Amino acid sequence: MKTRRYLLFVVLSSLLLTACVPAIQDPIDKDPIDNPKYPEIVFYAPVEKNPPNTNLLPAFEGQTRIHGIRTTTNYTSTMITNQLTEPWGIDVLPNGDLAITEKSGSLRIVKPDGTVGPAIKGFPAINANGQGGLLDIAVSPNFETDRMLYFTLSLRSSLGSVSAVGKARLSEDQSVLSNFEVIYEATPYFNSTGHYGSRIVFDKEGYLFVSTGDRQSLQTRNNAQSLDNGHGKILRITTDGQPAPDNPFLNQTNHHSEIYAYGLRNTQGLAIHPLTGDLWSNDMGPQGGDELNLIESSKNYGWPIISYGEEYTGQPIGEGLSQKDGMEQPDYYWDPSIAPSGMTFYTSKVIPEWENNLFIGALRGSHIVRLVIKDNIVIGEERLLEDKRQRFRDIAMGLNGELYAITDSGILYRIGK
Ligand SMILES: [Ca+2]
Repeated sequence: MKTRRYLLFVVLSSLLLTACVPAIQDPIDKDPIDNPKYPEIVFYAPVEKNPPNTNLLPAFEGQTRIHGIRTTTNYTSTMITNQLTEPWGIDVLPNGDLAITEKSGSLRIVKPDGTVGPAIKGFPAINANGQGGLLDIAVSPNFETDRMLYFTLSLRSSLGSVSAVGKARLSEDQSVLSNFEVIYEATPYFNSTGHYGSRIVFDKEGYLFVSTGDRQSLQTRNNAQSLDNGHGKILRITTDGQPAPDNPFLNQTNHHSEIYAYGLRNTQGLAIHPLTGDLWSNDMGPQGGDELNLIESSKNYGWPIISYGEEYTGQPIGEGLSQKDGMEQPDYYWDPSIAPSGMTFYTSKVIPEWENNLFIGALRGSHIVRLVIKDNIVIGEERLLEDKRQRFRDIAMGLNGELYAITDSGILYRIGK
């Protein structure tokens, strides 16, 4: 009797399993979703299949788990080298060569075929503990005449560490970096090895946008909400490290005039929209609270007063609020977290359906996010290169309609036709 019951159990379980497995993947994913608003795009179920970490509800429809989309153009993704060591930032020189930082304090020039140049030194003593090190890089818009490169890095003193911006000149033969000069420090120094933020991009007027983090401590977290310090901010500075002339908090007592926007946790992705010139950013949130934000002058992005995430212990952040007057809502958020990092807009017509789409490296998510944004609204999300199982740290647009992406394990991918 017992045996019979057991057999029945086995048979029923197998039937149930067979019935369940396809039910998870099909037919939801296979079938396009009706969406008359954008008839030119085929939408599918959202790419995120896992339950959210929090019970917080989005402020508007489509703020998270937007429809899935799929690239229909045939493209390739090729590992062109795996010889980098903890690369962090990538930008493209006017000759098409790739300038890549390594966290321990080296710059490498890599040919588009993957040939890696020698480690170029010339940086001050860098604090490469934890999340610190030589971090992002931005090529001067006038590089062909001034040969200047701009970097973010973490510096150390007896008071702790700080996110900083520096610049140096790359020799004509691309082998020597000279006259490194620190032009900005996001003070105060604090004894932590985390949340340096640290992306840097030029805007269309030739000023630098720089992101910083809250320094990963309850002691400094609230610094993101006050304007008397450089933590948890988007800064806008000249190439000499001075506040940009139309910054919102110029000449106010106890305000850091370099601040452009505030209330951010650890912004590791910045990109200028190719059509509007707007600054888009992603903020690495707490558990379940990663954000995409269109950054506007003087605005407060809410951290740590509002957030869609929770502490890693599962406790709410502060009062557990996700909305508050006077604080900006993210344009999009990810729960569970994907840990978004470097990002770029695709600016070519080589893959027409990608034009003006946003591509974001995901660390924890181990994929590249493709977002379609129309009129500043995210309308579709795709995951690329999921099969590589890499932590994608940064991504840049090549000169011939291809993307280059670096991973924490030292790989450089070329993605394109
Ligand atoms: Ca926010």
